[in-house]
Amino acid sequence: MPPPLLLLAPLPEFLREPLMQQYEVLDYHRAEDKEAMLKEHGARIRAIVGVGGSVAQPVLLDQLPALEIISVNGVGYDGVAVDYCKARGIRVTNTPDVLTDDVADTALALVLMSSRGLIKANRLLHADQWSEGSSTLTTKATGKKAGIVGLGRIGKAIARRLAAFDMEIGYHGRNPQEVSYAYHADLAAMAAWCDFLIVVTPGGAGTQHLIDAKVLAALGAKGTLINVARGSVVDEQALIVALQQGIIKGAGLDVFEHEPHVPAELLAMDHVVLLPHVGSATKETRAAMAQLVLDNLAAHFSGKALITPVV
Ligand code: 8YV
Repeated sequence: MPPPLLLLAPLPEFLREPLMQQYEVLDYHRAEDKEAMLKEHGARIRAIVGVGGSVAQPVLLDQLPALEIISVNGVGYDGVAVDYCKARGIRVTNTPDVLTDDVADTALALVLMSSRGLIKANRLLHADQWSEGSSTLTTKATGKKAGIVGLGRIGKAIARRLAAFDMEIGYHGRNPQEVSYAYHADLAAMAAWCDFLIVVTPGGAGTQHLIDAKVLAALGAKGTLINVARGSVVDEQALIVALQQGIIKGAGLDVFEHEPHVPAELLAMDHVVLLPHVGSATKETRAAMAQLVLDNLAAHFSGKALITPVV
């Protein structure tokens, strides 16, 4: 009997298909009556697959007494009640490393697109407005100061790329690390120092609205906010006000507080670059992430060590 598996989110075919072959997949995210699905099958479910940001909290997990493993198709597992899982002996896996380059590339693209106004220039040329596009002067990116919020694997990959643009690099996190970049214990002070404030710290309760009105005020009119982490890390309403009132220069965002909802105020602005959460969305990386999800599940169900365990 294939192990019953609850699917919390839509998945690409190249992951969904092998899951369907190897497990009894129950599409929780598609179920019209979720409660009925849990009542009928909850007691048998042995695995969950979700994406970064999928919510797996006690209110759901309590109804899955046989649950053994949650495999997240993403590096971020901020929606998963990790301490609860630890206490119940439920294993949790994610997909680190394989997406580091793509997310870092996306952050760099946002830095370049926002400073050089490339999206607007592209739009103007498509609208046959060559002279307006070519005469609009933008801001040089090379040699500027970048403050990275969260110097983990992806933060370091971003820093390496920024160094190639001769940028001065600082970072903020809980602790200083043995790196050549300047550590800023005070986030607002780093914001006041840098031209690009780049958010790449995990989401969750500990970082909720870390970037608030105070940090944005410190970033000031010279500063651009880049977010490739989680929408929850930035107070989106405060960001809208800061952008509307010219408190900050601009923003480049791949993530939003209530995805897929993007506030109309942001959509109406010219000095923001907005992407629909595509940081890891390349064929190569999404295939590698899918393989890790499958391999972690296979390892678990064959009694082998997990490849990328969180818990
Ligand atoms: C994915 C992500 O978009 O890794 C993460 O935490 O948010 C993204 O890489 C998401 O998990 C969809 O698979």
